[in-house]
Amino acid sequence: MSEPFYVTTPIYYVNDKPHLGHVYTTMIADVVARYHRLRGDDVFFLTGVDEHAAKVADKAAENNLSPQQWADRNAAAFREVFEKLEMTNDDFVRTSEDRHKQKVTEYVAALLKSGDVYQGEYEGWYDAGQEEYVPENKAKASEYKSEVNGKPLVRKSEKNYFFKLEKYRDQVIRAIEGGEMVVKPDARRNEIINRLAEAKDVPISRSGSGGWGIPMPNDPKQTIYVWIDALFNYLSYIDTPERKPYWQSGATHFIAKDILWFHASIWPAMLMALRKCPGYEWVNLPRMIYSHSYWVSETGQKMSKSLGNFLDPQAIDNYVKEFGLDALRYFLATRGPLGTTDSAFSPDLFAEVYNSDLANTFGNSCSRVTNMIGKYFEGKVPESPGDNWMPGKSQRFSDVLRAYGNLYKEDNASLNLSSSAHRGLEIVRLVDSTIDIEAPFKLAKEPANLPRVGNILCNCLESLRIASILLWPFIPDACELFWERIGCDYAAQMKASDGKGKLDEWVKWGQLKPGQRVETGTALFPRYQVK
Ligand code: ME8
Repeated sequence: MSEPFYVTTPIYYVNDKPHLGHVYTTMIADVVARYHRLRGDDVFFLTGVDEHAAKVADKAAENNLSPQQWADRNAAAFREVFEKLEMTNDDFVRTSEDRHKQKVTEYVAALLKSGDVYQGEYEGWYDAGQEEYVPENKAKASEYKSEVNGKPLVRKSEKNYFFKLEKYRDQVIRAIEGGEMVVKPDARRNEIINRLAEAKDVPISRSGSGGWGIPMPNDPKQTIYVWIDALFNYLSYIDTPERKPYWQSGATHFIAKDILWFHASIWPAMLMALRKCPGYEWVNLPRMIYSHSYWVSETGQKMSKSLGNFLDPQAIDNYVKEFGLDALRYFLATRGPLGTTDSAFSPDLFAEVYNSDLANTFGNSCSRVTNMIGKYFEGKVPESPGDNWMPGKSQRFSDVLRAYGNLYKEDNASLNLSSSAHRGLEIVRLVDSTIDIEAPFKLAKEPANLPRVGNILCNCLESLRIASILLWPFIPDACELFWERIGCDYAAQMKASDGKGKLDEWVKWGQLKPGQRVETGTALFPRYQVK
């Protein structure tokens, strides 16, 4: 039975073009989506754009366009970049679409009816760049400047509608502490719990947005606050009879640390409030909110649109042209800021990781083994008369690889992507050390040794086959090419079953058939010469 699995990214503001930060979050969600498909899960992966921000309308005005025209242009740029990077999202959110606007109107109407949304007056410090009110103590601590872009906060007051966050804050804390909704990494969870304990009701509407946004259902002069509109995307896009099971399976939301507050406080509280409304009893909480850190420039500054120091689509494209798409995926997923520390994006590190992990390890090992099979066994999987003891004869490949496969699954369950990729690489390293120790290329000089050589190469190829399955979510193009060369039809099997793979079955030891054709072909990852 395949399990539903739902993974999302933030929806990105369309005031400007996409950059590396956006590509990063969507890329790691894509790796996770691919891993779950490989396992045979029924995956729904959602990404997209957030259009109703005031800064989108401002940018449009600067460019003499309507907000919708400006949003159309940049939404297309996001879509294009994600398509080019072969992201496997199942839908693409645009909050200006009717299907979203209708649902959000219904959700807010239900909350008005239940009394969890009410009318009031709000005054506070506003960060225009982040479209967010900053609490008094935080505003003071940052000397009334934006923590993100350093611009002065503005004092704003307005009549609007409020959501009863205070009423739900203890329930949200309990959901986080009890593990119903996991907030990761742990260090960030404590910050949120402390802030939640003090949480007050929050405004969820704005006046004077010039009509750019979704009107309050009962008061069209007010617009639903862009953050409320945006958070609901996770639900609105799968609120259909066929897609509902994805929501109910418990969403995994990937975001960065700047927007954790909205996701770990207001979002679950609104879901709790909605669940009490007639017709919404099926609404549960997300299973996981994962907030990663930032990509920063080599000088340590956050990469952002407002700072103008990001890797833009052109720069990203240049990396893909030079190193290949797999290399970009691999680098972002294994060296990115998934934990609590920021990662500096350095071209030198990129090239170093490419050479060490992809060219010199996976790519090189595949070439070595398939080359020798070509040379000594006419390009066919040899008969393997022996066992699968590893050099030194204390352990079997089959046992060691099974253990790696289990660790790989644990790593993926805890979203430790870098460790998960390294399980695949560790297997490749076992292959390399086997070749170094056993030296089949020397043994092969003596025809009487050929059965032994066949046995060694069989064990090596079988190990690489299994490593390539574990590595597939990270470097799918190279793995699929390798599968083609060694006669494994996993890609075709996945295609035929709606993307679902059979990880557990495929990683079982001993599936290569003697006589099966093995081709070497060109290097999977040609070594990069530093210019
Ligand atoms: O916040 N490093 O949109 P946004 C890593 N529309 N990730 C980065 C990054 C960096 N330097 N810069 C951006 C919004 N990101 C709202 C979200 S969700 C209901 C609404 C990524 O365009 C990261 O995922 O400012 C971050 O959370 C997101 O882009 C913010 O994108």
